[in-house]
Amino acid sequence: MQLLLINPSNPLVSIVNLGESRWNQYRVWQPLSLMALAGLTPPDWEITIVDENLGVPDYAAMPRPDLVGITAFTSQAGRAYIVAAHFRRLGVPVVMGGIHATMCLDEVIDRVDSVVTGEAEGIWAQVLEDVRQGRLQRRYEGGLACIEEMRPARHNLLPPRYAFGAIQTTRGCPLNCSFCSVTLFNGASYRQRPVADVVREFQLIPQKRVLLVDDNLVGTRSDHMARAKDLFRAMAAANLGKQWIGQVTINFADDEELLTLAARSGCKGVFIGFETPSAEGLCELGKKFNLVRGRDFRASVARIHRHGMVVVGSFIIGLDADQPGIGGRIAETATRYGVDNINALFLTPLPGTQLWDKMAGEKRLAVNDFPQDWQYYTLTYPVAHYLHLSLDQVIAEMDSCGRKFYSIPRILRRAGISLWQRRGFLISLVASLSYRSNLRVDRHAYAEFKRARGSRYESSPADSRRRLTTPVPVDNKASAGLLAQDILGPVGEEIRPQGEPT
Ligand code: B12
Ligand code: SF4
Repeated sequence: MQLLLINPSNPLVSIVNLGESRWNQYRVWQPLSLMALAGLTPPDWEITIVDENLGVPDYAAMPRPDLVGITAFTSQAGRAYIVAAHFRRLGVPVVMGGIHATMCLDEVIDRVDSVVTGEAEGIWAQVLEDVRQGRLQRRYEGGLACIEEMRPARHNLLPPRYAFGAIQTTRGCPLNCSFCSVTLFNGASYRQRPVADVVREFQLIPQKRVLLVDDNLVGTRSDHMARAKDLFRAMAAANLGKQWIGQVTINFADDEELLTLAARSGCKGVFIGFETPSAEGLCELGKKFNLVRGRDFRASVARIHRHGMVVVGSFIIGLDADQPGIGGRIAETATRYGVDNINALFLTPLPGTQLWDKMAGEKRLAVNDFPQDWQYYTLTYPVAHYLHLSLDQVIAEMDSCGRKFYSIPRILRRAGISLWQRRGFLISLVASLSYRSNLRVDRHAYAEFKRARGSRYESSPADSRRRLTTPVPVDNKASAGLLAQDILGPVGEEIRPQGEPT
């Protein structure tokens, strides 16, 4: 039996030509979902994985499969449906799964033969057996997998052109930030794979560099941290010879032993969601972890740096708390924290999230002709009506943030510091220059976006405020689980490192 697994491209973001620039290999990431699915597939199925981000193959010239499995983030959904339609016309059954299929079941189910919602580990064997018996169901519910018994992903099915391999060691996040799908999709409980399984799977990864896709590698509690230490110890002891990057919350910096072990196990850098410079903004996003009184972000970043790891900070523009000037303020804040690079994104309501419920309820989805408009839900387009920022203003804020943070003097200063501290000097410099050159690409993309979808916006923030006809009451402070005033003092106060003048 032939199984074809497909990761559809989003025409707006895919890197379809790897030969164009060798740096593109650092911009495409392996579709671990499909590698995991392949790992769950019995050996009598012959598996091909197509990642359209490496180039779209001529499907008509490929052998006809017995089953097609498609994964998709929301931003890939439009392309997923085109690919599905092609195979359905040939009479090949198409199954779709992943985050978009789970969050938008009603939309997806009409466009494929079968939908798998949730995690696939507990249900995939049943789906394949049903295909074999010719009794494929319209819908399967995977729920949450038992992560203790997870089979390793297949790391040998994709071409060796990716700079980074990928692995997952935990699932779930208790923090439930309003803009994020993870708690809804993977659950609030922090599930951890056995350390020995992770180390064994690491040994199957051909690439020297690896992305740990965990949403929060070190978790939120002391027992989570203890497990992370065990993992790093075991990775170091196994002498894997890998360099890795991962996503953590800021508490990563609170434990010297954790930092030492992470560095020893090959950690070269971490992504941290700082999200926004103000306490009011953090309350709005429900990012309670960053709202701890006395948290000194600059000192935290410096501690991570001392262990030779790079810090990439993630920020969001377009919050209800954001006023004109927010772009520059984020650039200043990130500079003050000392992060090496920033990833600034537009506030984007993703289906299923609390933010979606709020913005859809307030009729603030400006780009809403679905499914084709899903292609803009990449967090790099301003798809919503922002409370205090018009379309032009929010784009200008994004541009100003990038121009300030990636000004040549600031890039050189950061490069000098990383050289002095012997910490990823070249990576930091190249990444900064690449982000800087992307600013031009972004400007072009915004111009195209405005041409294609600009008419959906009204010209001034006042107009967009008037649009908020039937606001849905969302208690952001309650969703943050705590009152910012209790922790930080007056809401709206900037979060500054301790000891800094406010
Ligand atoms: C790694 C990652 C990336 C990598 C992508 C690598 C890749 N090609 O897959 C990179 C960095 C490129 C990336 C980019 C983006 N990402 Co991202 N990413 C993740 C992350 C952290 C892990 C995904 C992963 O590998 N999980 C491990 C695998 C094993 O789990 P899984 O994908 O869920 O697959 C399981 C099930 O879903 C199911 N399944 C999945 N597919 C299929 C298919 C079939 C047929 C079946 C039966 C089952 C099935 O089975 C699998 C095993 O259980 C997730 C968060 C998360 N926890 O999922 C966010 C996440 C998927 N990303 C998200 C977003 C928003 C993005 C971006 C749009 C924006 C951004 N800048 O981050 C871009 C998308 C760009 C684009 N192409 O359009 C959102 C998606 C929400 C949504 N509704 O789409 C998530 C959920 C994070 C969040 N905060 O909400 N991302
Ligand atoms: S901490 Fe990260 S993974 Fe967890 S809910 Fe918030 S944004 Fe999502």
